[in-house]
Amino acid sequence: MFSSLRWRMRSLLTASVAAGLLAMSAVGTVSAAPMKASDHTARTWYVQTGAQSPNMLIQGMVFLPGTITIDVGDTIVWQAHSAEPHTVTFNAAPNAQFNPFAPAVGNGAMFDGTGYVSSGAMANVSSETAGFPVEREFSLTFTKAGTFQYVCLVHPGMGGAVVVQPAGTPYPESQRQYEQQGRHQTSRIIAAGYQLKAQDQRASNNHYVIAGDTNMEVGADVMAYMRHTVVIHVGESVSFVNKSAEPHTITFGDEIGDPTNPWCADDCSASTLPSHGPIFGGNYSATLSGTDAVFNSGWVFTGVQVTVTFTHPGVYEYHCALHDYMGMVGKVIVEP
Ligand SMILES: [Cu+2]
Repeated sequence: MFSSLRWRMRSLLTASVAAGLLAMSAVGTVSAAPMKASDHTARTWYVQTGAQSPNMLIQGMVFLPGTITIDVGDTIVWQAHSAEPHTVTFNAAPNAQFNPFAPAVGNGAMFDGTGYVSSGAMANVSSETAGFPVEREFSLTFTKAGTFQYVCLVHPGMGGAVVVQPAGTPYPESQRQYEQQGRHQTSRIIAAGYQLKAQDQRASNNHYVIAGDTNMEVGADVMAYMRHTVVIHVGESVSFVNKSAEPHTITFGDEIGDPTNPWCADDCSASTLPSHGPIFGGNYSATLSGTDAVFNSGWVFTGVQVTVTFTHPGVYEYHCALHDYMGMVGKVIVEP
């Protein structure tokens, strides 16, 4: 569904080629490290990748637990817990970009903390729904003591740490304790997300709709147009403002156009309406001249305002090309 815009991500991410080359060169090093035999019985631990409300509307930009302490020889399995994609990436190049089509590097490998390993896009929805291949799990066996940080390539600021103790060292916390803390944190994220949504709903009106918002403190992201249905009159406008850390789109009608060109949200030569690729700053406006008109804002980044003017009466449904399957859809009713 509506996956054509997501295809555009690929070419947007020019750094992906470099990341791919780096990944290839690192493959040899991650699988080569030998594991020392010891009396210690190796354990398998589970880390939750992402969190969400059951309806997917609130997404948590977290690994749970954020820091896990294990022993040398233990394995960690990261498991996808959200529709929003995340990666588990160790030793990423500075300013590495997310490439949803980059395959997993080092899955199931012995890992001594050096070399690039990355899960690829992890999510708990189908690849068809996501619009790119997604994985459910990624695992690494840790062969050296130390503290190793990792990041999510999709969400700047999202990361975790693995503290690896010498084999046989008692564990500070059990898997069960981590899971209890994880449930607590998930509840906090969901509560914070709904609180933000209610606040933004009050701040939105028939001519101003907040399109997504993020509570950075707890890592909660609201995947919603904060006022689902607005009612205006012919000749009037609605401004959509993205307040979240995520890009969103304002898309009326089908997603059409050249999927390889990130700068054309729709067919660039279309006679329908002007369209743009990623909008990083400033404001942008368009006019919709009928309910069958097609308009795709392209990626709208934080703080950008997109104003759409309606010249004909009717019911106009729109969606976010990236997050519609999480319920990010809306409606503009234009009365004569
Ligand atoms: Cu979105």
